[in-house]
Amino acid sequence: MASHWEEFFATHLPPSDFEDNRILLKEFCDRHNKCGQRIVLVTSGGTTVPLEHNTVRFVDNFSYGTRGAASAEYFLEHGYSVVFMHRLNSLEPFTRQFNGQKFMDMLELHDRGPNTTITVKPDSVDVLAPVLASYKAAQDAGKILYVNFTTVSDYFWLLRAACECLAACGPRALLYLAAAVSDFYVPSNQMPTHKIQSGAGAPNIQLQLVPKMLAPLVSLWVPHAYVVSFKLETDESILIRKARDSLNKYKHKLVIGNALQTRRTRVVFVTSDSSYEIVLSREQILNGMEIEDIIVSNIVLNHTEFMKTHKY
Ligand code: 9Z3
Repeated sequence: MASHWEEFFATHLPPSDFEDNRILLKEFCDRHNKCGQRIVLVTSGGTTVPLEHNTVRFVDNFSYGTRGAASAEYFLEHGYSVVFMHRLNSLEPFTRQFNGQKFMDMLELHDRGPNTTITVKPDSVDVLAPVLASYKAAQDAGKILYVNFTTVSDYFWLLRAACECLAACGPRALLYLAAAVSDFYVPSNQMPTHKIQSGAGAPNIQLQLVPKMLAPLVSLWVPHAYVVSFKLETDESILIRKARDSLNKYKHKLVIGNALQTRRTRVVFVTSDSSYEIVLSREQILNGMEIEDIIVSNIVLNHTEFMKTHKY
């Protein structure tokens, strides 16, 4: 049986930077709420499940953070203020476009001893300039807040704190839950303190079900927000059914189903009374279009409609 969410918070300590993040979240949400801004919480990247308190080994969840990082950029384009809650070291908005060597290859080194300079290669300026301009605009206007998590427990603590701050925004708050959150974990009181020793033989590690946080999130933490969750499957034939089960169970607004293998080009939107696919055409892919552009545009329309009709 899944343990209850309240028991989870009672038996798992918050992360060490929790209070700092809570203050940042509160300040950010209050500031944007005062101006009547729409705010989106984008969760992104995978959670870890430590096997030891002094963690040497952990179970990880698959996700690069591409979906969340790209979507955050599109929400900013639509005028939203963005809380970007992501797995430490997963992809981030803007920098995701020039990750690793790609960035180094855009630069030129002019080695002149003490007068050494670095410039952007002329043919990279066109690529870098618009991204840099969007990044600077978001930073200068204080429109994006970055907070990060690593373990599934950090994620839940941060998620609840973010929701408590967003609740004041009522229907102007949008939750876009794209992080890949582990369904299984080792509860704190069942975890060894120190590194598991191989000398003791093959360990028998018993994972437990994590509590379903979407339940209190939708009904208690942000009851007036527009909540969108993602459902990831590897077997496409069960995707729509699983997405609909989730929607019926938690009664939020939208579940976006995606299969691991095709997630970059195909998703299915499942609402209480409809389901429709978004598929990138070959031409759109060749033109460099990202599916998150279409996903976010669709959600913004739905959210606008929701704000018009939702009573609170
Ligand atoms: C997703 O399904 C995301 O779209 C992906 C994005 C993780 C597939 P990437 O980060 O991938 O671009 O590489 N996120 C939700 C995954 C999840 O854990 N969903 C839970 C479930 O399927 C419910 S909240 O049971």
